Amino acid sequence: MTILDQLAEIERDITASVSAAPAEADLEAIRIAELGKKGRISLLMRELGTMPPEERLRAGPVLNGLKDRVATAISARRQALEVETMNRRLENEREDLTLAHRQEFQGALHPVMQVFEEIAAIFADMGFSVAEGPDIEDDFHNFTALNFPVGHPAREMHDTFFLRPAADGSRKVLRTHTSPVQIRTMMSAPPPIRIIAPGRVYRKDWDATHTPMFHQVEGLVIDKTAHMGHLKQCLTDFCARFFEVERAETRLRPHFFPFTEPSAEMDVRCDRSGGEIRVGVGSDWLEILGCGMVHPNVLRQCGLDPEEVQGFAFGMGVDRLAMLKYGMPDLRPYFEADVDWIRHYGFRPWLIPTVTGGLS
Ligand code: 2NL
Repeated sequence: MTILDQLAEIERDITASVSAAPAEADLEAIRIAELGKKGRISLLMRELGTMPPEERLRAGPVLNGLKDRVATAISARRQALEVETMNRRLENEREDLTLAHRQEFQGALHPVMQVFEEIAAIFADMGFSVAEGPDIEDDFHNFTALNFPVGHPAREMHDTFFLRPAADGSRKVLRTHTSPVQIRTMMSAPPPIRIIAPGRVYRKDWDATHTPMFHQVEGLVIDKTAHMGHLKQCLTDFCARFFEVERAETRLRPHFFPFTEPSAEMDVRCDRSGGEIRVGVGSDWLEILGCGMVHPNVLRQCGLDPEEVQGFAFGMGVDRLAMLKYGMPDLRPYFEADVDWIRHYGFRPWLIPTVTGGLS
Protein backbone atom coordinates (compact mmCIF):
# COMPACT_ATOMS: atom_id res chain seq x y z
CA MET A 1 0.00 0.00 0.00
CA THR A 2 1.42 3.35 -1.00
CA ILE A 3 1.55 6.19 1.49
CA LEU A 4 -1.19 7.89 -0.53
CA ASP A 5 -3.47 4.88 -0.16
CA GLN A 6 -2.59 4.83 3.49
CA LEU A 7 -3.52 8.53 3.82
CA ALA A 8 -6.82 8.05 2.01
CA GLU A 9 -7.71 5.26 4.40
CA ILE A 10 -6.73 7.33 7.44
CA GLU A 11 -8.85 10.22 6.15
CA ARG A 12 -11.93 8.00 5.67
CA ASP A 13 -11.39 6.55 9.10
CA ILE A 14 -11.04 9.94 10.83
CA THR A 15 -13.93 11.55 8.91
CA ALA A 16 -16.22 8.69 9.88
CA SER A 17 -15.40 8.89 13.58
CA VAL A 18 -15.60 12.72 13.56
CA SER A 19 -19.06 12.78 12.04
CA ALA A 20 -20.17 10.05 14.46
CA ALA A 21 -18.74 11.77 17.57
CA PRO A 22 -21.71 12.03 19.95
CA ALA A 23 -20.36 14.86 22.13
CA GLU A 24 -17.72 17.57 22.29
CA ALA A 25 -15.61 15.50 24.69
CA ASP A 26 -15.38 12.65 22.11
CA LEU A 27 -14.41 15.19 19.47
CA GLU A 28 -11.62 16.54 21.64
CA ALA A 29 -10.34 12.97 22.19
CA ILE A 30 -10.24 12.45 18.40
CA ARG A 31 -8.44 15.77 17.87
CA ILE A 32 -5.72 14.80 20.34
CA ALA A 33 -5.40 11.24 18.95
CA GLU A 34 -5.14 12.33 15.32
CA LEU A 35 -3.61 15.84 15.31
CA GLY A 36 -1.75 15.79 18.66
CA LYS A 37 2.04 15.32 18.90
CA LYS A 38 1.65 11.57 19.13
CA GLY A 39 -1.23 11.41 16.67
CA ARG A 40 -1.22 9.35 13.50
CA ILE A 41 -0.80 12.35 11.18
CA SER A 42 2.06 13.80 13.22
CA LEU A 43 3.86 10.46 13.10
CA LEU A 44 3.53 10.37 9.30
CA MET A 45 4.75 13.99 9.12
CA ARG A 46 7.82 12.93 11.02
CA GLU A 47 8.36 10.10 8.52
CA LEU A 48 8.56 12.66 5.69
CA GLY A 49 12.19 13.26 6.68
CA THR A 50 13.14 9.67 5.92
CA MET A 51 11.52 9.67 2.44
CA PRO A 52 13.33 10.10 -0.83
CA PRO A 53 13.02 13.67 -2.16
CA GLU A 54 10.37 13.12 -4.95
CA GLU A 55 8.19 11.09 -2.68
CA ARG A 56 8.50 13.72 0.04
CA LEU A 57 7.56 16.41 -2.50
CA ARG A 58 4.38 14.55 -3.34
CA ALA A 59 3.45 13.34 0.12
CA GLY A 60 4.18 16.63 1.95
CA PRO A 61 1.31 18.73 0.47
CA VAL A 62 -1.07 15.75 0.62
CA LEU A 63 -0.27 15.28 4.29
CA ASN A 64 -0.73 19.01 4.98
CA GLY A 65 -4.02 18.96 3.06
CA LEU A 66 -5.18 16.01 5.15
CA LYS A 67 -4.23 17.77 8.36
CA ASP A 68 -6.20 20.89 7.34
CA ARG A 69 -9.25 18.88 6.25
CA VAL A 70 -9.28 16.90 9.52
CA ALA A 71 -9.01 20.12 11.53
CA THR A 72 -11.84 21.66 9.48
CA ALA A 73 -14.01 18.56 9.88
CA ILE A 74 -13.48 18.58 13.65
CA SER A 75 -14.39 22.25 14.04
CA ALA A 76 -17.43 21.84 11.74
CA ARG A 77 -18.62 18.91 13.83
CA ARG A 78 -17.92 20.91 17.00
CA GLN A 79 -20.13 23.73 15.74
CA ALA A 80 -22.87 21.30 14.79
CA LEU A 81 -22.72 19.75 18.28
CA GLU A 82 -22.90 23.22 19.88
CA VAL A 83 -26.02 24.01 17.88
CA GLU A 84 -27.52 20.65 18.86
CA THR A 85 -26.70 21.24 22.53
CA MET A 86 -28.20 24.72 22.41
CA ASN A 87 -31.36 23.48 20.67
CA ARG A 88 -31.75 20.75 23.27
CA ARG A 89 -31.40 23.31 26.07
CA LEU A 90 -33.85 25.68 24.41
CA GLU A 91 -36.32 22.81 24.20
CA ASN A 92 -35.81 21.56 27.77
CA GLU A 93 -35.44 24.89 29.56
CA ARG A 94 -38.50 26.31 27.89
CA GLU A 95 -40.52 28.77 30.03
CA ASP A 96 -44.13 29.52 29.20
CA LEU A 97 -44.19 33.25 29.79
CA THR A 98 -47.98 33.33 29.59
CA LEU A 99 -48.28 31.03 32.63
CA ALA A 100 -48.13 33.85 35.19
CA HIS A 101 -51.36 35.26 33.78
CA ARG A 102 -53.11 31.95 34.15
CA GLN A 103 -52.14 31.52 37.81
CA GLU A 104 -55.07 30.28 39.79
CA PHE A 105 -54.64 32.72 42.72
CA GLN A 106 -53.96 36.38 42.11
CA GLY A 107 -54.45 37.79 45.59
CA ALA A 108 -57.60 38.98 47.29
CA LEU A 109 -59.00 41.90 49.24
CA HIS A 110 -58.35 41.61 52.98
CA PRO A 111 -61.63 41.10 54.90
CA VAL A 112 -60.96 44.25 56.93
CA MET A 113 -60.78 46.30 53.71
CA GLN A 114 -63.94 44.58 52.45
CA VAL A 115 -65.74 45.57 55.67
CA PHE A 116 -64.47 49.17 55.33
CA GLU A 117 -66.01 49.23 51.85
CA GLU A 118 -69.29 47.74 53.07
CA ILE A 119 -69.58 50.24 55.92
CA ALA A 120 -68.78 53.13 53.58
CA ALA A 121 -71.45 51.90 51.11
CA ILE A 122 -74.13 51.74 53.84
CA PHE A 123 -73.39 55.20 55.22
CA ALA A 124 -72.96 56.68 51.73
CA ASP A 125 -76.53 55.57 51.09
CA MET A 126 -77.60 57.60 54.16
CA GLY A 127 -75.81 60.73 52.91
CA PHE A 128 -72.48 60.42 54.73
CA SER A 129 -69.18 61.07 53.00
CA VAL A 130 -65.78 59.61 53.87
CA ALA A 131 -63.19 61.83 55.58
CA GLU A 132 -59.54 61.00 56.19
CA GLY A 133 -56.66 62.44 58.19
CA PRO A 134 -53.07 61.77 59.29
CA ASP A 135 -52.05 58.71 61.34
CA ILE A 136 -49.54 60.89 63.22
CA GLU A 137 -51.48 63.45 65.21
CA ASP A 138 -50.82 66.19 67.71
CA ASP A 139 -52.00 66.17 71.28
CA PHE A 140 -54.70 68.77 70.55
CA HIS A 141 -56.54 66.82 67.84
CA ASN A 142 -56.18 63.41 69.51
CA PHE A 143 -56.95 64.46 73.12
CA THR A 144 -57.49 68.10 74.10
CA ALA A 145 -60.21 68.89 71.56
CA LEU A 146 -61.97 65.68 72.57
CA ASN A 147 -62.40 66.85 76.14
CA PHE A 148 -59.51 64.90 77.65
CA PRO A 149 -58.13 67.46 80.15
CA VAL A 150 -54.33 67.86 80.15
CA GLY A 151 -52.88 65.35 82.63
CA HIS A 152 -56.14 63.40 82.73
CA PRO A 153 -55.58 59.65 83.32
CA ALA A 154 -57.75 58.85 80.26
CA ARG A 155 -54.74 59.82 78.13
CA GLU A 156 -52.80 57.00 79.75
CA MET A 157 -55.79 54.63 79.53
CA HIS A 158 -55.47 54.86 75.77
CA ASP A 159 -52.01 53.22 75.88
CA THR A 160 -50.73 55.90 73.54
CA PHE A 161 -47.64 55.57 71.34
CA PHE A 162 -45.79 58.86 71.75
CA LEU A 163 -43.20 60.09 69.26
CA ARG A 164 -39.93 61.68 70.46
CA PRO A 165 -40.61 65.18 71.86
CA ALA A 166 -39.88 68.15 69.58
CA ALA A 167 -37.54 71.02 70.62
CA ASP A 168 -40.49 72.86 72.20
CA GLY A 169 -41.38 69.79 74.30
CA SER A 170 -44.52 68.91 72.34
CA ARG A 171 -45.04 65.25 71.57
CA LYS A 172 -46.85 63.90 68.52
CA VAL A 173 -48.79 60.66 68.89
CA LEU A 174 -49.99 57.80 66.72
CA ARG A 175 -53.74 58.50 66.76
CA THR A 176 -55.55 56.31 69.29
CA HIS A 177 -58.89 56.73 67.47
CA THR A 178 -60.08 58.37 64.23
CA SER A 179 -61.89 61.16 66.15
CA PRO A 180 -59.14 63.68 65.21
CA VAL A 181 -60.41 63.41 61.62
CA GLN A 182 -63.82 64.62 62.81
CA ILE A 183 -62.23 67.41 64.86
CA ARG A 184 -60.40 68.58 61.71
CA THR A 185 -63.64 68.43 59.72
CA MET A 186 -65.58 70.48 62.31
CA MET A 187 -62.80 73.08 62.38
CA SER A 188 -62.63 73.46 58.61
CA ALA A 189 -66.21 73.30 57.31
CA PRO A 190 -69.51 74.65 58.62
CA PRO A 191 -72.40 72.34 59.61
CA PRO A 192 -74.38 70.45 58.51
CA ILE A 193 -71.78 67.67 58.70
CA ARG A 194 -72.31 64.00 57.93
CA ILE A 195 -69.09 62.05 57.73
CA ILE A 196 -67.54 58.73 58.55
CA ALA A 197 -63.83 58.42 59.30
CA PRO A 198 -62.41 54.95 58.58
CA GLY A 199 -58.76 54.26 59.30
CA ARG A 200 -55.90 52.72 61.20
CA VAL A 201 -55.49 53.51 64.88
CA TYR A 202 -52.76 52.58 67.33
CA ARG A 203 -52.57 51.55 70.97
CA LYS A 204 -49.80 49.92 73.03
CA ASP A 205 -51.61 46.63 73.42
CA TRP A 206 -50.52 43.19 72.17
CA ASP A 207 -52.28 39.97 73.18
CA ALA A 208 -54.72 37.35 71.85
CA THR A 209 -57.50 39.90 71.24
CA HIS A 210 -55.50 43.15 70.78
CA THR A 211 -53.02 44.27 68.14
CA PRO A 212 -51.00 47.51 68.39
CA MET A 213 -52.54 48.67 65.10
CA PHE A 214 -56.23 48.11 64.44
CA HIS A 215 -59.04 49.54 62.35
CA GLN A 216 -61.88 51.79 63.30
CA VAL A 217 -64.76 53.61 61.69
CA GLU A 218 -66.15 56.62 63.46
CA GLY A 219 -69.10 58.71 62.36
CA LEU A 220 -70.27 62.25 63.05
CA VAL A 221 -73.49 64.14 62.38
CA ILE A 222 -73.71 67.84 63.24
CA ASP A 223 -76.68 70.06 62.47
CA LYS A 224 -79.28 72.09 64.36
CA THR A 225 -81.59 69.28 65.45
CA ALA A 226 -79.86 65.86 65.44
CA HIS A 227 -80.79 63.94 68.58
CA MET A 228 -80.53 60.52 70.29
CA GLY A 229 -83.54 59.24 68.34
CA HIS A 230 -81.75 59.93 65.04
CA LEU A 231 -78.66 58.26 66.42
CA LYS A 232 -80.54 55.12 67.41
CA GLN A 233 -82.42 54.72 64.12
CA CYS A 234 -79.40 55.53 62.01
CA LEU A 235 -77.28 52.91 63.78
CA THR A 236 -80.08 50.31 63.94
CA ASP A 237 -80.53 50.63 60.17
CA PHE A 238 -76.78 50.29 59.85
CA CYS A 239 -76.81 47.02 61.85
CA ALA A 240 -79.57 45.48 59.71
CA ARG A 241 -77.80 46.39 56.50
CA PHE A 242 -74.36 45.39 57.71
CA PHE A 243 -75.51 41.94 58.82
CA GLU A 244 -77.70 41.71 55.71
CA VAL A 245 -80.94 41.01 57.58
CA GLU A 246 -84.39 42.53 57.06
CA ARG A 247 -84.68 43.95 60.56
CA ALA A 248 -82.36 44.44 63.54
CA GLU A 249 -83.28 45.20 67.13
CA THR A 250 -80.86 47.25 69.19
CA ARG A 251 -80.56 48.56 72.72
CA LEU A 252 -78.51 51.40 74.15
CA ARG A 253 -76.66 50.85 77.44
CA PRO A 254 -75.37 53.91 79.33
CA HIS A 255 -71.59 54.26 79.14
CA PHE A 256 -68.91 56.89 79.52
CA PHE A 257 -66.75 58.59 76.90
CA PRO A 258 -65.10 61.97 77.59
CA PHE A 259 -66.21 63.29 74.17
CA THR A 260 -69.93 62.48 74.29
CA GLU A 261 -72.75 63.26 76.75
CA PRO A 262 -74.83 61.24 77.14
CA SER A 263 -72.75 58.23 76.04
CA ALA A 264 -73.90 54.71 75.30
CA GLU A 265 -72.90 51.36 73.93
CA MET A 266 -75.18 49.76 71.38
CA ASP A 267 -76.02 46.05 71.39
CA VAL A 268 -77.83 44.20 68.62
CA ARG A 269 -80.17 41.25 69.29
CA CYS A 270 -78.68 37.96 68.18
CA ASP A 271 -78.82 34.21 68.50
CA ARG A 272 -75.69 32.23 69.34
CA SER A 273 -77.31 28.82 69.75
CA GLY A 274 -76.28 27.35 66.39
CA GLY A 275 -72.53 27.75 66.87
CA GLU A 276 -72.59 30.89 64.73
CA ILE A 277 -74.06 34.29 65.41
CA ARG A 278 -77.38 35.19 63.76
CA VAL A 279 -78.33 38.86 64.01
CA GLY A 280 -81.95 40.02 64.21
CA VAL A 281 -83.37 37.04 66.11
CA GLY A 282 -82.73 35.25 69.40
CA SER A 283 -82.31 36.16 73.03
CA ASP A 284 -78.65 37.22 73.20
CA TRP A 285 -77.10 40.64 72.75
CA LEU A 286 -73.98 41.48 70.80
CA GLU A 287 -72.05 44.66 71.61
CA ILE A 288 -71.49 46.46 68.35
CA LEU A 289 -70.36 50.08 68.87
CA GLY A 290 -70.00 53.08 71.16
CA CYS A 291 -71.90 56.32 70.59
CA GLY A 292 -73.36 59.46 72.11
CA MET A 293 -74.26 63.12 71.69
CA VAL A 294 -71.16 65.25 70.96
CA HIS A 295 -70.03 66.90 74.21
CA PRO A 296 -70.55 70.71 74.28
CA ASN A 297 -66.86 71.13 75.19
CA VAL A 298 -65.88 69.34 71.99
CA LEU A 299 -68.10 71.62 69.91
CA ARG A 300 -66.59 74.68 71.63
CA GLN A 301 -63.01 73.44 71.05
CA CYS A 302 -63.89 73.31 67.33
CA GLY A 303 -65.27 76.86 67.30
CA LEU A 304 -68.93 75.76 67.16
CA ASP A 305 -71.63 77.15 69.47
CA PRO A 306 -73.42 74.36 71.44
CA GLU A 307 -76.43 76.71 71.69
CA GLU A 308 -76.60 76.75 67.86
CA VAL A 309 -75.63 73.23 66.74
CA GLN A 310 -75.57 69.73 68.14
CA GLY A 311 -74.99 66.23 66.90
CA PHE A 312 -74.18 62.62 67.51
CA ALA A 313 -71.08 60.52 67.02
CA PHE A 314 -70.19 56.85 67.09
CA GLY A 315 -67.22 54.56 66.79
CA MET A 316 -66.77 50.88 65.99
CA GLY A 317 -63.91 48.40 65.83
CA VAL A 318 -63.76 47.03 62.30
CA ASP A 319 -61.47 44.06 63.00
CA ARG A 320 -64.02 42.53 65.38
CA LEU A 321 -66.96 43.34 63.07
CA ALA A 322 -65.17 41.50 60.25
CA MET A 323 -64.59 38.50 62.56
CA LEU A 324 -68.28 38.44 63.52
CA LYS A 325 -69.64 38.82 60.01
CA TYR A 326 -67.29 36.42 58.25
CA GLY A 327 -66.88 33.82 60.98
CA MET A 328 -63.17 34.29 61.50
CA PRO A 329 -62.32 32.90 64.95
CA ASP A 330 -58.89 34.50 65.39
CA LEU A 331 -57.52 38.03 64.95
CA ARG A 332 -53.86 37.11 64.57
CA PRO A 333 -53.90 35.84 60.96
CA TYR A 334 -55.05 39.35 59.90
CA PHE A 335 -51.48 40.50 60.02
CA GLU A 336 -49.56 37.34 59.02
CA ALA A 337 -49.73 37.66 55.20
CA ASP A 338 -50.68 33.96 54.99
CA VAL A 339 -51.67 33.13 51.40
CA ASP A 340 -53.85 30.16 52.40
CA TRP A 341 -55.73 32.34 54.87
CA ILE A 342 -56.33 35.17 52.41
CA ARG A 343 -57.32 32.63 49.74
CA HIS A 344 -60.00 31.39 52.14
CA TYR A 345 -61.22 34.64 53.69
CA GLY A 346 -60.28 37.21 51.01
CA PHE A 347 -62.66 38.98 48.60
CA ARG A 348 -62.57 39.71 44.87
CA PRO A 349 -60.87 43.12 44.72
CA TRP A 350 -63.00 44.87 42.10
CA LEU A 351 -66.40 43.83 43.39
CA ILE A 352 -67.21 47.08 45.17
CA PRO A 353 -70.02 46.60 47.71
CA THR A 354 -73.16 48.66 47.18
CA VAL A 355 -76.37 48.67 49.18
CA THR A 356 -78.45 48.05 46.06
CA GLY A 357 -76.08 45.65 44.30
CA GLY A 358 -75.27 43.58 47.39
CA LEU A 359 -72.65 44.03 50.05
CA SER A 360 -70.91 40.65 50.05
C1 2NL B 1 -65.83 52.97 70.52
C2 2NL B 1 -66.46 54.27 70.81
C3 2NL B 1 -66.88 56.43 69.96
C4 2NL B 1 -67.00 58.71 69.27
C5 2NL B 1 -66.39 57.47 69.21
C6 2NL B 1 -66.59 61.05 68.66
C7 2NL B 1 -65.87 61.89 67.84
C8 2NL B 1 -66.01 63.25 68.00
C9 2NL B 1 -66.81 63.75 68.97
C10 2NL B 1 -67.50 62.88 69.74
CL1 2NL B 1 -65.10 64.30 67.04
N1 2NL B 1 -67.39 61.56 69.59
N2 2NL B 1 -66.45 59.72 68.50
C11 2NL B 1 -68.12 58.87 70.06
C12 2NL B 1 -68.58 57.82 70.82
C13 2NL B 1 -67.95 56.58 70.77
O1 2NL B 1 -66.20 55.23 69.86
O2 2NL B 1 -66.03 52.04 71.21
N3 2NL B 1 -65.05 52.89 69.45
C14 2NL B 1 -64.42 51.68 69.04
